[in-house]
Amino acid sequence: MTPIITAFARSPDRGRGLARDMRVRWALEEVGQPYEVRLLSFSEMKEPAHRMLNPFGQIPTYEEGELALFESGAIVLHIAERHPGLLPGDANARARAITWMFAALTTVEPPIFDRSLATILERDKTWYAERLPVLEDRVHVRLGELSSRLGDADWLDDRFSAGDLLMVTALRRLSGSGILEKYPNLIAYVARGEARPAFRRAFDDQLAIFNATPPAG
Ligand SMILES: N[C@@H](CCC(=O)N[C@@H](CS)C(=O)NCC(=O)O)C(=O)O
Repeated sequence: MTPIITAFARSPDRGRGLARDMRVRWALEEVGQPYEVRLLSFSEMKEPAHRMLNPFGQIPTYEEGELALFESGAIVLHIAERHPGLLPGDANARARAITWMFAALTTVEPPIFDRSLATILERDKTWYAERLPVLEDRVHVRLGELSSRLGDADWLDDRFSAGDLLMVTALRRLSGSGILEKYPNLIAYVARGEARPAFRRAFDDQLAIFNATPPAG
């Protein structure tokens, strides 16, 4: 059964591959599972039909026969559990890879996302100039810790896993900010992820949608 995922009809990131369908596409490409994409406008995402799939009216979602999932991390875990390639066979190594998935989503991504949201939505606020350094300090704390743990390894725990896939997608949100540049091993880590053929295919597919969709209005 070919899974169907949802994505922005016109991604606000202008094709930079930051929307969270990117991590689902990447996971599907890594395991060689073909998929279809249903594109949604912002208003369609808030309609009852889509809220049946995702109560929060967001992308991505994942449908496979009777199964409907939301939350990009849960979708990537589902894909990784059903196909070889994204989680190690050894039970302990698998548990560690899943730990890194949670670390990416709940420890590293939140401060990165908070900073990113502030730069988009809060630029015109009187307190923005004071708040931004606070948010950036929080990002630096996490990046410093992650950088120390990664050291000169290629991946977080021996071989590439779904944990790396989610971590790389979280870190990519900092591209263009200049923040990641202070951590050469994290820059190299993200570049290693982006160089994977599965990443390239996923990236090119989402970019093709952006390039093919005329601007709204
Ligand atoms: N925790 C959710 C977050 C989903 C999310 O924030 N999706 C964004 C795109 S990356 C979205 O749909 N934004 C539009 C909106 O919230 O209205 C996940 O990982 O899937």
